[in-house]
Amino acid sequence: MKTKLMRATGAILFMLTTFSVTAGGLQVTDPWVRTAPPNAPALAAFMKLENHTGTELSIVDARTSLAVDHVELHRTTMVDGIMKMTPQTAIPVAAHSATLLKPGSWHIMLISPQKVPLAGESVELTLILSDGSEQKVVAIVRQGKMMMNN
Ligand SMILES: [Cu+2]
Repeated sequence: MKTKLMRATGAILFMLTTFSVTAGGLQVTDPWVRTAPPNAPALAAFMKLENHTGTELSIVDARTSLAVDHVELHRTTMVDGIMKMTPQTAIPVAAHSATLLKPGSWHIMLISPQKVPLAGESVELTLILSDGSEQKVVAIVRQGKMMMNN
């Protein structure tokens, strides 16, 4: 009887813990890295970020398990009819809102990879958030369009 009760309590505690972890940070869905030629000077990572908190959160930096020179936060925008990507100091996700990292928009750029990963391989990314917390995600390497301007 006592064991049963403890087990039930444990399950409830586990559920509460899991919930608060999600509520405290960003919910990351479908992280992926776009396939690139073996000599590619950079790789782009994409994902959906959801902020279920009442405060704006942003990604202020990122790290990767992949051997790269460094990581940059980028945004592609249309400047005078030309798609141009520029480094950003942060990728913001407004309170109770979502930001989509996708080709032709926000993305995380992995600069000068020593070895370009193949489709199906996974790349570990650590997102560093504006509240000081860090979130690890595993991105799958897959094919994708260069831009989404259709
Ligand atoms: Cu870029």
